[in-house]
Amino acid sequence: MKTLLHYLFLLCFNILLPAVHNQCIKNQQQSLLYLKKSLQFDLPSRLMSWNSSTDCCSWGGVTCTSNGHVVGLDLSLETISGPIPGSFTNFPNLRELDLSSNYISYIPGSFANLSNLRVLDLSWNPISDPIPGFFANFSKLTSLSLSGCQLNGTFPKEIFQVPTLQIIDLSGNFKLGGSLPEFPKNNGSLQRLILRQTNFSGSLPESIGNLKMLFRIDLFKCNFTGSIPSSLFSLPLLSEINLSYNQFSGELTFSNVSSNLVNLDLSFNNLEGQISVSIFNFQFLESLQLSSNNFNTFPFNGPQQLKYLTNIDLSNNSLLSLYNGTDSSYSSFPQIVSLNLAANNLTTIPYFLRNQSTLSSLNLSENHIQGKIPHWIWSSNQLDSLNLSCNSLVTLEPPLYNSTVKIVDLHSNQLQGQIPTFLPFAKYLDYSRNNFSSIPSNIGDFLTDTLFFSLSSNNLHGLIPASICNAPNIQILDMSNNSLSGMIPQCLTAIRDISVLNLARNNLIGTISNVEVSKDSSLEILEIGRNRFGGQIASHVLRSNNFYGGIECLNTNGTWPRLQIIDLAHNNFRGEIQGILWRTWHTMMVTEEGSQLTINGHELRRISINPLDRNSDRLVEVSLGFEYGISITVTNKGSEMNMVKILCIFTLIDFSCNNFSGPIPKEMGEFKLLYALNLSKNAFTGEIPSSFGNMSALECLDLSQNKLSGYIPPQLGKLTFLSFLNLSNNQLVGRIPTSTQFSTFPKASFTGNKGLWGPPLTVDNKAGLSPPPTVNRRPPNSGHHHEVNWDLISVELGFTFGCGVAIGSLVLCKRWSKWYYRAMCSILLKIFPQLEERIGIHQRHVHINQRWWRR
Ligand SMILES: *[C@@H]1O[C@H](CO)[C@@H](O)[C@H](O)[C@H]1NC(C)=O
Ligand SMILES: *[C@@H]1O[C@H](CO)[C@@H](O)[C@H](O)[C@H]1NC(C)=O
Ligand SMILES: *[C@@H]1O[C@H](CO)[C@@H](O)[C@H](O)[C@H]1NC(C)=O
Ligand SMILES: *[C@@H]1O[C@H](CO)[C@@H](O)[C@H](O)[C@H]1NC(C)=O
Ligand SMILES: *[C@@H]1O[C@H](CO)[C@@H](O)[C@H](O)[C@H]1NC(C)=O
Ligand SMILES: *[C@@H]1O[C@H](CO)[C@@H](O)[C@H](O)[C@H]1NC(C)=O
Ligand SMILES: *[C@@H]1O[C@H](CO)[C@@H](O)[C@H](O)[C@H]1NC(C)=O
Ligand SMILES: *[C@@H]1O[C@H](CO)[C@@H](O)[C@H](O)[C@H]1NC(C)=O
Ligand SMILES: *[C@@H]1O[C@H](CO)[C@@H](O)[C@H](O)[C@H]1NC(C)=O
Ligand SMILES: *[C@@H]1O[C@H](CO)[C@@H](O)[C@H](O)[C@H]1NC(C)=O
Ligand SMILES: *[C@@H]1O[C@H](CO)[C@@H](O)[C@H](O)[C@H]1NC(C)=O
Ligand SMILES: CC(=O)N[C@H]1CO[C@H](CO)[C@@H](O)[C@@H]1O
Repeated sequence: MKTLLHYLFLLCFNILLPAVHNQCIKNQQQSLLYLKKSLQFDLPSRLMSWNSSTDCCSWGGVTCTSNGHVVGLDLSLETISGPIPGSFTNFPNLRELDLSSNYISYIPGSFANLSNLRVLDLSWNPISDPIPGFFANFSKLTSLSLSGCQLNGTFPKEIFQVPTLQIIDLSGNFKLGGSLPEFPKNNGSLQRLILRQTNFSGSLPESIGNLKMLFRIDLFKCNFTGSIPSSLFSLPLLSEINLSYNQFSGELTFSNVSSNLVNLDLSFNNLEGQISVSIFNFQFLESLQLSSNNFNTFPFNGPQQLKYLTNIDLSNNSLLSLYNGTDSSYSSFPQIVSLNLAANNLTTIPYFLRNQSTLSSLNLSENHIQGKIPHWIWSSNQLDSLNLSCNSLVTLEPPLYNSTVKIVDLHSNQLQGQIPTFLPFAKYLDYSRNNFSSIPSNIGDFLTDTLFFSLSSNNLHGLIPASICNAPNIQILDMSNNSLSGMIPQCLTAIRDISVLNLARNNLIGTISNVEVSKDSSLEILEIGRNRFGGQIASHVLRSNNFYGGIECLNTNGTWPRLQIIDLAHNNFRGEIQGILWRTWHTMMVTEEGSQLTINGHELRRISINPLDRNSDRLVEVSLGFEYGISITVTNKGSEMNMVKILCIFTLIDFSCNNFSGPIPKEMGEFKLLYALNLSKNAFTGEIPSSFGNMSALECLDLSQNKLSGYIPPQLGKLTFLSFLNLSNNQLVGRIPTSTQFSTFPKASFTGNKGLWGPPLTVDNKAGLSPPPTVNRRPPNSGHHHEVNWDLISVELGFTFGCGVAIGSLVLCKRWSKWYYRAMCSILLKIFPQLEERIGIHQRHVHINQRWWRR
């Protein structure tokens, strides 16, 4: 991770002094021992070695001069807390003090006496005070690190005046703000100005141009406004500019540009207008990140001399059309590796791309490109990833020779005809949301490498070609939302690595016994809802196809132990679900044991769809992965602690809208990790099993529109996570349980039950003896706001355990939370495009909360 590297770098940088171990001066030893005595710590490491039997210059964290004076103290990660003693001032020669990653909660006033310090590192301490002004008196200070504290107030501007200062790192102090001061003239010592993720605001002063030694400026995610001073770009040594995620506005102006700039990141601002051709004067530029602004032109006819430029991101701007003069003028554009032009207003595929022979990743999605996909676009051997999704493309221009592209995303266009077969090396193939009408019967022969294959939401008719089963590596196969007919080829669920099979919303027929699943199937998600499956789910069927495991299987291993989600909704299944059989359905009964999460004895397993080398710079476009669960260790405040145990196992049962009858098996209560249970719109009879109170993870329970009778078991009151409950339209009687949980549900959760009474249905009277209501209330209209969309949940649950590996950073699985949902959305859309109507396609500004960015 960049930041980590940065810290490592700083760390190395800070150790300026050679570790000389020399004879310790007596009084220094005493001072050190006294210091140790006066410090409070829990689990010291270096401080342990501080004892009088050895030379104090050899003690851990102590650096001496050749004549035995202590000049450096590294007490980072020593679990120091409590009041900081004044005894640090007993080292008049102290030049470097590192107290980072402790539990120090304030900067003591006595530190004002440490004015000889060159390097001071107090980062990663919970210091929730303003920065003391006395640092300005540290006239030899070169490096001041206060990152990751909780500093507030403003930054004492005088500190910028310290003429020796080379590094200021205040990153991650969210409450530290105010505007930056004018930078003093001729005091060009500052090399690194790191203010990322602070609340600094206002404009960046033109006098930043005085910092002639500036090498890196990082203002990522601050609150700066106004235009970016052109003086910044002319600083001669500046190598990295990261001004992303601010509110800088106006046009970019360069003059006399810096010749050393390597990385320029201005993404996520409000910059606008043209990007002038003088951007090509940054002759060592490697990466240009300008996404999410309002730029309207970019000089793609630019001159050749940028031989290091590999990566241009102009996504989410307003580029209308790119320069498209004659062939010769294009050949002058630098050869780049990754180009992102997604979410602009392009209407054609830019012609200059024809001359880009090193391009590895090209993203033109979300433009207004019409017509043909030119055949030359496939022809480069270098191209790994091509994203043309969300345009208005209609045809693939022939001739289509086999292409070596590995990641192809063509979803949401208007492509027609047969599913193409010229991409035999593709690992990721998304043809969803087009107008394709048929699947070649030998399609499987062209899917040898394919891991992800989506044909969903097209106009596909006919049978599912059995040749798909020949695709040896498929992990996700989505053919949902078409008009496919016939039966599910039996071999489909036997594909070796398949984990997601979505065939929902077709016209598939047959009985569930068509779906043969071998014992070691890796299938986790099977969606076959909204088809025309029928027949009894009777025990002999279950036995014969091992779907739920037969009675004989009770003492053997389960048949589908990994199945996470079963969605049989909207078919025409009849018959009883035999409770005892459910016992073999292990996954849903998994419990958390100790700190190690195991599923049925299986180690946590990771299915990754990231086909290419993650460490390769060349491919950044697709990295889709999901995991059962991740246990994440966050290094913070010095100790490795198991911060978050992410229990990403979410399971769902949706049997709604069938004709299941008989009682609900009480064994379902053993599904301790079940998140959502939908048995609505069936013909279940009998009582709600009191064992449901054991489904402690349950968030959504819909038993509406059945023939359930009896009382609501008070045990349901134990379901503390339950946020959606629908028991309406049954034949339940008695008082609605009075738990706090139940009091939050609306009336609609209970209406349509003749014998049900008590709040929220009827006003409670003190005696609690109000008679049962005699009037049967009508159920509310659909569209009531307290309603769960089960399609949505099935998708979300299915992929909540998919903790987007894509971002490479830490994503906390926060149930139902908005940002998480948005982040997963782009992945979800690929697999379950019917979501799109609901959540919209424009999530351009989605980014991952990087709260834990320092690992
Ligand atoms: C002092 O430290 C040394 C090595 O760090 C250790 O072997 C020794 O036992 C310590 N002595 C005392 C008195 O703690
Ligand atoms: C800091 O220095 C001042 C004046 O030099 C002195 O009065 C004060 O006692 C010192 N504080 C500590 C904690 O040494
Ligand atoms: C800096 O030092 C000067 C003189 O030693 C003193 O007057 C001033 O108060 C100090 N400033 C701060 C902020 O401590
Ligand atoms: C800084 O935070 C501390 C503790 O939260 C508070 O007491 C203090 O008033 C704050 N100071 C400023 C300048 O906001
Ligand atoms: C950031 O600064 C603005 C003023 O510029 C202030 O309104 C806001 O409360 C600050 N945010 C935090 C987290 O301190
Ligand atoms: C930017 O300022 C706004 C209010 O002025 C505040 O809500 C927001 O938290 C600030 N952003 C950062 C990153 O501190
Ligand atoms: C700027 O910072 C963001 C957040 O850490 C990072 O993603 C981006 O790569 C950085 N830009 C450059 C050019 O390093
Ligand atoms: C680029 O081509 C489009 C259509 O082919 C045309 O409308 C546009 O004027 C051309 N632009 C330039 C700068 O030549
Ligand atoms: C670019 O497209 C967006 C919507 O796709 C539209 O709102 C905007 O007006 C367009 N801009 C220009 C300059 O055409
Ligand atoms: C294209 O790939 C397929 C599958 O690997 C192969 O059978 C066919 O011969 C190839 N065609 C050409 C023209 O190379
Ligand atoms: C069933 O699981 C046990 C361990 O729990 C294992 O030893 C045995 O081989 C498994 N049987 C089958 C048929 O997979
Ligand atoms: C305000 C300040 O500290 N100015 C200093 C800038 O650097 C020159 C020498 O380079 C000093 O003379 C100034 O005092």
